[in-house]
Amino acid sequence: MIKKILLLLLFAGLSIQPICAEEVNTTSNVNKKWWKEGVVYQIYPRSFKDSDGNGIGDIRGIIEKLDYVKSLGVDIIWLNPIFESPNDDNGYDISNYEGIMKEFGTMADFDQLLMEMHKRGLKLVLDLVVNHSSSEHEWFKQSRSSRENPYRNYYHWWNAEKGTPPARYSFFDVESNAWEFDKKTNAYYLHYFSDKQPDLNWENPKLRAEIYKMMRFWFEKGVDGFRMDVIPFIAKDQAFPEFPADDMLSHYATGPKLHDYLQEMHREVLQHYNIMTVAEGIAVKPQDGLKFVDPARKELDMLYHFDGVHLGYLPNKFKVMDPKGYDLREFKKIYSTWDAVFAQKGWGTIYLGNHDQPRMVTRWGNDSPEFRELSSKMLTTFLMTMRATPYYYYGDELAMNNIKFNSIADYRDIESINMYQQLQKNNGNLKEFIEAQKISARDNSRTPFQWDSSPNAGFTTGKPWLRVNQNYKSVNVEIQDKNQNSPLNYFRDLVHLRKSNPVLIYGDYTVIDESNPSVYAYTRKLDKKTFLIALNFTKDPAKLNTNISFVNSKVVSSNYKEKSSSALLRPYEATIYEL
Ligand code: ISL
Repeated sequence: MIKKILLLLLFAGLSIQPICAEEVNTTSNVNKKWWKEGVVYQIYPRSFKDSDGNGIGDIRGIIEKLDYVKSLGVDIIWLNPIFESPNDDNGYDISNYEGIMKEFGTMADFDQLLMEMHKRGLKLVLDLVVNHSSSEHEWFKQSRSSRENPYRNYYHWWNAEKGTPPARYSFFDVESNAWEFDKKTNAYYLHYFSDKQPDLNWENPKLRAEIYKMMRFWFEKGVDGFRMDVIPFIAKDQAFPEFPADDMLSHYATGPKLHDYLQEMHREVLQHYNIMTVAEGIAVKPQDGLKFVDPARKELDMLYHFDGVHLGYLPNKFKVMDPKGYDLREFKKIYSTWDAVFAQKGWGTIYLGNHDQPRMVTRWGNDSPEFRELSSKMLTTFLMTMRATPYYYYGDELAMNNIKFNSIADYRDIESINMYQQLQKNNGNLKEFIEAQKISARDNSRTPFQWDSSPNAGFTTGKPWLRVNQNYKSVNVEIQDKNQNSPLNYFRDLVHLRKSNPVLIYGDYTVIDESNPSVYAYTRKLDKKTFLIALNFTKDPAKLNTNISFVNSKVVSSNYKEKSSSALLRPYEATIYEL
């Protein structure tokens, strides 16, 4: 009988969460939610697992590997866009929001993926890309066909007889110009990203209704949430006032009616489902963070900021790192500031890598053979012990590092190719750019997942769409699975630790030894339980200075085989104490 009930539960797609809100033993009055307690695992579908040998990862490949994902202990998968797309920007240019990209499979494959995930107690979060569509979307084809077309106002147009439109910056345009002249109707259309990604006009209620309908379509299928691509950019002042050239993005992220739209979306769609939402909080400042996620405002659930990942670049638009590196004191300040934003209400996220960022171990740790695993484990410790939902990027559990291409010909990403062309046009320093891209380019984190030591790391039997990192023979799941001390098993342990200790989820965060340039240390405290986390972010030994006595405390976790309780931390040492 019990077996029968369990089976029924499984088929109904209900997950049995290790920590149920009611089970959390705490006097804290924090508002508990499944998406606060879960760990998100991000899959870049193009690079995860190819099931049909065309060199491109696909949905059936993900289904094949769900048991692996489950074995990590994570709860939620965020999938980058899987919708029909001509792939100018790898799926972030959608031509049909209710269809599946043909390289990735069919709707039947998708339905099966969702079913197989729910069967395993995994939740699925999709990418919602509604600041712009593809220029091949039917709406845009109609819109650009004539000024009188009923879809004209689905996009932003500036008629040429009014003169040149006020300057707007575009991320992926060789001229950095977000206005594209379209001869057919003698008008410019707006595109904050590439000219094949025209911005949708949210001021038009018909467009908004279409978006809400599409969101319901996915929720009715049982999808568990959306990660909302550049959502702060959706609202645009129709008068198109002049913006200061050096501060465009903060204007992009604070458009009029932005929060009216998010509240309307909540009313129309979100409140009717048990789902989670997370805003890609591009250009959102700490003082505006709560506007998106304060539950009383009824908008979204979580937001991820960019202040952390922007640290350490020189102030130019070509993503060149400061040769001096980054200052850990500033890093700590940023994460502490953002923790404080959500300390009383709302909820944050924590991430160090994603498909727009280089590999976390190269960027924030040290990918030399000596320190790659150690520093990666240290970063994993940081992600799993902060007060925020961790967003963990596929491959980081293996300590996969940047591929560091030597030639622009190896790159597939529109961003890198576009920046290269810009520099070429302006006689910029291409050699310096290629060197800089080895650290900062997005393709570094988009290389195929490394499953085993067989050709192409077991990712595909065909020719991979992007080159596989040469280190795959030693850095792969097959090898790390068997090794108790591997980054993979360390990640599993830390996920388990977080999920079995509510203090790591809901506990108060207090940074200690703030001015230490090498060590990031903090306590997490809930009721009578206090953990102290000490992380050495450098390749040299470094001392933690604090009055808190911890050296005789229990070491709950360490990234070194030989645990130590010394205040002098070894290179990239990460220790969790229970005080
Ligand atoms: O990737 C970036 C920095 O290198 C960002 O500027 C990025 O363009 C920005 O974070 C917006 O990202 C999102 O929207 C883009 C898409 O290319 C990204 O992959 C997506 O995450 C346009 O849809």
